[in-house]
Amino acid sequence: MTTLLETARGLLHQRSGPLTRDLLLEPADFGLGQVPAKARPEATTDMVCGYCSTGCGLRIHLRDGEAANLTPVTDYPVNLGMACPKGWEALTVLDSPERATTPLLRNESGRLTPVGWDVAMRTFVDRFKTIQSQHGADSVAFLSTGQMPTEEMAFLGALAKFGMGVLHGDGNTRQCMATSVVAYKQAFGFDAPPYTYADFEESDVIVLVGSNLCIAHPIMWERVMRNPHAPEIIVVDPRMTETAMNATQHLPLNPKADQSLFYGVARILIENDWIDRPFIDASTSGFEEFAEFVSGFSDERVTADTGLTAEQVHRFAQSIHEGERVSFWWTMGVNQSHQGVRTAQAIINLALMTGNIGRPGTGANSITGQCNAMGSRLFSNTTNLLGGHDFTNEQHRQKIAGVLNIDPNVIPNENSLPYHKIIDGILRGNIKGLWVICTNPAHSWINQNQCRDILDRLDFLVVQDMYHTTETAQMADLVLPAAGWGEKEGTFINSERRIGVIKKVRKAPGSALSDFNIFKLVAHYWGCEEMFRRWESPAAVFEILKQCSIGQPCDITGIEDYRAIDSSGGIQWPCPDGGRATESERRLFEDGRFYHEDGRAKFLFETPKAIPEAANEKFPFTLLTGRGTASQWHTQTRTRQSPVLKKLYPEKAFVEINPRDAAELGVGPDQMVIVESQRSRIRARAFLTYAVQQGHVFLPMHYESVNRLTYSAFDPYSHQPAYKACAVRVSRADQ
Ligand SMILES: Nc1nc2c(c(=O)[nH]1)N[C@H]1C(S)=C(S)[C@@H](COP(=O)(O)OP(=O)(O)OC[C@H]3O[C@@H](n4cnc5c(=O)[nH]c(N)nc54)[C@H](O)[C@@H]3O)O[C@H]1N2
Ligand SMILES: Nc1nc2c(c(=O)[nH]1)N[C@H]1C(S)=C(S)[C@@H](COP(=O)(O)OP(=O)(O)OC[C@H]3O[C@@H](n4cnc5c(=O)[nH]c(N)nc54)[C@H](O)[C@@H]3O)O[C@H]1N2
Ligand code: SF4
Ligand SMILES: [Mo]
Repeated sequence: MTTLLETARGLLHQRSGPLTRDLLLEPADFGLGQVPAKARPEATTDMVCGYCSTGCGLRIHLRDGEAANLTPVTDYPVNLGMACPKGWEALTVLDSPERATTPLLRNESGRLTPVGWDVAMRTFVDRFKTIQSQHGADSVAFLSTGQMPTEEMAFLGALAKFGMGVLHGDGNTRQCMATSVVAYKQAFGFDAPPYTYADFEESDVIVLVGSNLCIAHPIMWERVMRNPHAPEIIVVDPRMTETAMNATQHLPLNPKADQSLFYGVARILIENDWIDRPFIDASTSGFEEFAEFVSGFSDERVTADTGLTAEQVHRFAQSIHEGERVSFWWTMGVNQSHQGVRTAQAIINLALMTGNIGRPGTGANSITGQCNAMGSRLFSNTTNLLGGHDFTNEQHRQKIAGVLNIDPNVIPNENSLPYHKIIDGILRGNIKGLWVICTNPAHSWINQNQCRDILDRLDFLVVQDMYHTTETAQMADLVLPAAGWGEKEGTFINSERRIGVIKKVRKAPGSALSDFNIFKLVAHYWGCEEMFRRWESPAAVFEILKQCSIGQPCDITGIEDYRAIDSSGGIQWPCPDGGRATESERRLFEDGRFYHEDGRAKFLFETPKAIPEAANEKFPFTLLTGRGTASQWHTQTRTRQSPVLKKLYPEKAFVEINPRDAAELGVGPDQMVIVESQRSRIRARAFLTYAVQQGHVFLPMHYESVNRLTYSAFDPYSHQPAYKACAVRVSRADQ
């Protein structure tokens, strides 16, 4: 009997000869072939984890050249021998009946049915080209990810924008990091998180804002635990999270009151002259205006806005003053806000005014989410042109055209629409074809009622994923089966700007291909493969990206190749040619110079705005959402494939409710409740806990129903969704 894979190979072979035969065979030319595993004799090879942005090093144990097991790498500078449950289980989730093993095309009776790659590619290209010819080049768009290797992201961005004439493409990093990107660009002149993880161990005051390290970045939390200076740990979070429980100060403020809090703290620092004048004078601009602005944030105002006491606020300010090395860290409690950019900058301002940047143990530090969100931020060719360049800058376009050896006119001279405008474009009928790669918007995007309905309006939806069962794949007209982490090679950039390698240690199931090879196929069938002649392997693309980075703050021309990264425990950018490639830890701004033309960082601020959908009489609770357990990853397509991980978290949605509120609602532990917003109502099991304040409830984002409740509000500068606050009511469900 001919297998599907053989059929696919056969079809491709007939159609296009050697090119695609090479693609489908894809054996030792990737992965192990590229980086001759340094420990070959012992049959192990090292690579970085494919879940979160911590970027732990994992040692893969091989049997007959294939991954059989893994252990954390003890001398990798990130994790020092530790891993969280997701990392330990990273191989298990690759084996699953839910894997997409062949392209699937929706047939006339509406069912997704297996087809070969040739049919899949012809259909894809035919449908997208037809849509473009009928409705204009911009009537097709793509949504990508922070979870593929940099080389794949760059290929996708270049292929779509330069080869296929697609203007609009954005990533799930919009849901996640857009706020930090804009905050840094405006304040520092480039998207540049300044820290290295050693700073967790070198601080004497650690301020964590809207960041639940214990659950979301457990190995970073382990680094905090290794800090020998008995640090003051200050957690700013409306919830008493696992991290807050371990803090020395917890500031359980009202949701979205952070800006007011930090402006109030800035005022106290200024009033007491607890500021670093020499640093402010030498390295910043806009301080006098900022000082004038924050003088309006009196104790009365701040306590009213935040719900904290004046003592709590003053103690916080005093701790910052007393610290010699104060580091400020933030994650989604800040980024996913209607005023996230200004909130992030309110944190940056505290670091700048106290001179807590550019020294060990300091910094205004955004913690990233996905394994390669940092790669996406610089090299995905979505929000900026390859290498942190600007699509609207002619010199930048010329430079990149030169590096890629392409006509500068194929590079768009305008920016793509952001994610929510792409969704809007579908609603308005301007966008009719969508290609979704390595993300699951039909679960993760805000306000699902609208989102599902909108995706339904597309003429043609292509989903490229490891699993055919994702909520978005189920809606697709065409599913392209992708290889995942461990089944392909490339590089990731972690939160501290460290580039690490991943390798091919397993064969992808069936006829699934690496995203890289799928992009190669698309280029071939689209007829633009000539443009990508040099993009023959991830390693070749890495060379191209090095050239794109020349002269940029993220210059990586000093990194020789994958092998150099592999042998040095990862390399942090910047690493220009002749630079400090061998240093294992480096932080930015040590010389007090920032990336703006005048070399100064900017104080940026704005009057806080009210929550877009505050709790009210009809919907009296504020719904917070976020990560639930260390064993669940996002929309759970991957983590639910591991029997071990599944044992570590509740299968069905649960909602955290304060026991006093529960008593008033007549809800007991584990009872089913209805959580209802203006948009939808869902069922969840009540988890009674004082971790949430009265008047708040918390739902983990891992359950599909959660985003049916959330409210579409966005930061005006970053366009990041404000997932973290909307109004709901809660009632007992009939059991
Ligand atoms: N186990 C696990 N780890 C993950 C992920 C995962 O899915 N599972 N995802 C990864 C990704 S992509 C990301 S982006 C990170 C996210 O990492 P985190 O941002 O740490 O996780 P969240 O739980 O989304 O949000 C953090 C906290 O923000 C708080 N919060 C809500 N509103 C406010 C507010 O107004 N102010 C303040 N100060 N805090 C607020 C919430 O109570 C929550 O505790 O995690 C990464 N790591
Ligand atoms: N309510 C609420 N919603 C949220 C958040 C929140 O805090 N609250 N957080 C937001 C944040 S920060 C994020 S980052 C998003 C995440 O949202 P998504 O990106 O939608 O979540 P994932 O489940 O990580 O989806 C990744 C998909 O890629 C597939 N995949 C994995 N590896 C590969 C690969 O190598 N190739 C291909 N082609 N596919 C692959 C997986 O199977 C999965 O379907 O969710 C956002 N949504
Ligand atoms: S902390 Fe993050 S990078 Fe480390 S093992 Fe866990 S998921 Fe992987
Ligand atoms: Mo994220």
